Amino acid sequence: MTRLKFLRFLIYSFLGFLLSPVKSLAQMAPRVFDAGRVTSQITSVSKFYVEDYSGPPASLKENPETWSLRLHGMVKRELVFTYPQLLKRPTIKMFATINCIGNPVGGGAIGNALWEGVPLASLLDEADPEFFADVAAFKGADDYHDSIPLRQARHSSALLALKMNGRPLALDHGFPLRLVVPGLYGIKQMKWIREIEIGRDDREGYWQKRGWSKKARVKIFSRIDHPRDGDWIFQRSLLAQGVAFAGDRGVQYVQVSSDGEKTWALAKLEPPLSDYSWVRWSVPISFNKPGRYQLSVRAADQYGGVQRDDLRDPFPSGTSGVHRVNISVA
Ligand SMILES: Nc1nc2c(c(=O)[nH]1)N[C@H]1C(S)=C(S)[C@@H](COP(=O)(O)O)O[C@H]1N2
Ligand SMILES: [Mo]
Repeated sequence: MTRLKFLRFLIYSFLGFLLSPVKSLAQMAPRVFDAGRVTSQITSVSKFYVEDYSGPPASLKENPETWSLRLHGMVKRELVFTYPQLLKRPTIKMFATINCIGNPVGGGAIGNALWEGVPLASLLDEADPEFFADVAAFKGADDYHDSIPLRQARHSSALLALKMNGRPLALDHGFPLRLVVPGLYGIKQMKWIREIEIGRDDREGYWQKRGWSKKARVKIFSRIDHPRDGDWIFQRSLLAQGVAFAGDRGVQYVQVSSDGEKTWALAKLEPPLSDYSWVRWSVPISFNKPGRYQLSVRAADQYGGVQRDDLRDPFPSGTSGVHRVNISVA
C-alpha cells in the first residue's frame, strides 16, 4: 500500500465509522421485483425479494463441498452434517410467507414459497439439549448471526429448508440450507446456515446490534396490488385486489375503504395455501361519480388484532401501516 492509499484508507474508514449508524439503517434495503397487479399465490424464485447484508458468501460460490452444518453448545451430542448427509434425512414440505422487517407500507419485500427441509426439532432431539438451555443461535457462512428461543426452534414447523418451490435453494436464498420459522420476520430466517449453537444466554443478532427488534414478530400486513397509485380508471367500478399476511396468526378478514376510511367493505379471501401463508383478497368497488378517490386496505388476524396505522415506520419492529393508493375515476 502506498502512503497515499493508506491515508485514503484511514479517511474512508473514519468517515465510514461516523456514518455507520445511518448507513446500517439504510442498508436494510431488500431487492424487490415487480410481481404485477395480480400477485401469484406462489412467488417464483426469480420474483422473490432478496435481502442480505453483504451478498452470498464467496466460500459457497466457489467451493460448496466444503460446507457443513454443526450443531453444538449445551447439547449431550454434538452433530455435524455434510450436504449429502442432510439430503438423506426425512423432510417435510410447508408453504410459508417470508417478509422483511424493513419492508415499507405496501412494499414488495414479501413472498410465499413451498419450502422443503429437515424439521429442526428432529436434529434437536438427536442432539438432546441440556435442561437449562433455552436459546438456539444461528450463524451463516457470511457471519450473519441471530438467535431464537429454543421453544420456537423446537416448534414442529421450524424447518431447515433445502428446497424452495421444488428445487434446491438458489444461492441468493440461502443455498445449501436456510431457516424457515413461521411467525417471525425475515431477519430471523437465516440463510447459508453453518452453525447452530444451543445455549442459555441471548446473543444480539446482526440487525439487533443496529437497533432492530429482538423478537421480530410479524405484524399484520396488507397491500393493494390493483389499482395502483396514480391509475386512471375509465369505468365506474373495478375489482380491487391484493394480499394480506399475519405471520403464524392467520388473516381473519380484510377490509377496503374508498371513502377516506369512513366505511369499509369486507373483501373476499382466497383460502391460503397454509396457516403460514399470505392470503389473496379481492373486493368490487364502485364509484358514483368521476373524481379522485383514495383506496385503503386493512387486515385483522385471527386473534382480533387489527392493523395499526400509527406504526408506519419499519424501524425498529416492522410496520403495520395502512396502505393507500390514489386513483382518478374518469
Ligand atoms: N446469512 C444471512 N441470512 C439472512 C440475512 C443475511 O444478511 N445473511 N438477511 C436476513 C433478512 S434481513 C431477510 S429479510 C431474509 C431474506 O431472505 P431472502 O433473501 O431469501 O428473501 O434473509 C435473512 N437471512
Ligand atoms: Mo430483512
